[in-house]
Amino acid sequence: MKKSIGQIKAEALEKLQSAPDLESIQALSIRYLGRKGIVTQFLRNISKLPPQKRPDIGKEANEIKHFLDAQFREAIRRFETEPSETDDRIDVSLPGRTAQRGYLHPITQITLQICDIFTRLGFDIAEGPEVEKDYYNFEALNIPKNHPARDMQDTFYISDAIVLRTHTSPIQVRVMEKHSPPLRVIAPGKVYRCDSDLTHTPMFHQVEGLLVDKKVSFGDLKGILTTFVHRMFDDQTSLRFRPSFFPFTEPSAEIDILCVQCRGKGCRICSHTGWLEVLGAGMVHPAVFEIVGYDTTRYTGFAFGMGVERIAMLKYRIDDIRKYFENNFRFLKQF
Ligand code: FA5
Repeated sequence: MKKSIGQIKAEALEKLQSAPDLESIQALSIRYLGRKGIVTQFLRNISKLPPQKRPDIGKEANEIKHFLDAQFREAIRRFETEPSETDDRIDVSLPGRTAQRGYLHPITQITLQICDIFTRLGFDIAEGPEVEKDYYNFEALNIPKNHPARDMQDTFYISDAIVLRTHTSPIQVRVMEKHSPPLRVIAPGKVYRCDSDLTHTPMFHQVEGLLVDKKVSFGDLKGILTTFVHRMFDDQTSLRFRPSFFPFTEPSAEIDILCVQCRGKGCRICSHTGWLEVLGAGMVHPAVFEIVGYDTTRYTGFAFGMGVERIAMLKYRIDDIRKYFENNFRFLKQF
């Protein structure tokens, strides 16, 4: 016998310890204890030993055979019942994965707040298509083809007659075509312009406002917008009206809000002017009333269009409008 039964035992145990999986343990068990296994052969060869040595070696070999048998069985049982590191069975004792809470996008939140303020002031909500006819986006708003005012908004054209709306003002015309005065509506929605920098994105949101009634004046427009700004921000937030031009309003104004970040001192958000332009507004041009068939001798009205992202930038003090659309979940989660 080349190896002693003690050596065979040590070798078998060492191999068992480094066996990586169930199949290797089963193979080892056969290799040592199977019909032609090393231990089995060893026991068979005992008869070839001198008679005086047989009892002791035979006893030791039998004990080792039972010992190894028990070791292999135990190792097999452990592999079958205990999950290994690579086991994909579910450990039910682990804490569960918490579901991520959903959030409304900050721009949606601000749009809802704006709508809430105006609906409390008696305005209804209207909607219109984002892919719009050139007629509603421009012509019915007193901006004929080849009018230089078309250059004010860099337009994405789908075809000669169809555009991605550049503002929410076409909804004014659609509403007036369907309803006769008096009316008060606001219309939130996405608009598109070929424009991109710190305060401009190619897609942004506007909320349009339109009020038509008898004896509506510019003073009413100022009153409504001042109330809106005070409710949206606080009573201390000043706004200023600058004379401006829109073909569909006369007179027209652009309205700036005192920069909430620097309170007028000048910072990155307000391009160091102390003010941020958030609104265009004015008294509805009689030409627009004529296009929709309103009696210009009886009715007057005002309209305004505000940039939702600009309001959100001021409200949340964000200095770069593009952050709202980068889909960075850590940024969006803050609101
Ligand atoms: C208009 O779009 C007019 N339709 C507003 C209006 C409505 C005037 C009714 C009179 C009566 P303007 O191009 O200035 O106007 O845009 C209105 C507001 O949208 C701006 O004050 C600004 O807050 C926002 N805005 C304009 N361009 C962008 C842009 N690229 N990205 C983000 N916000 C913008």
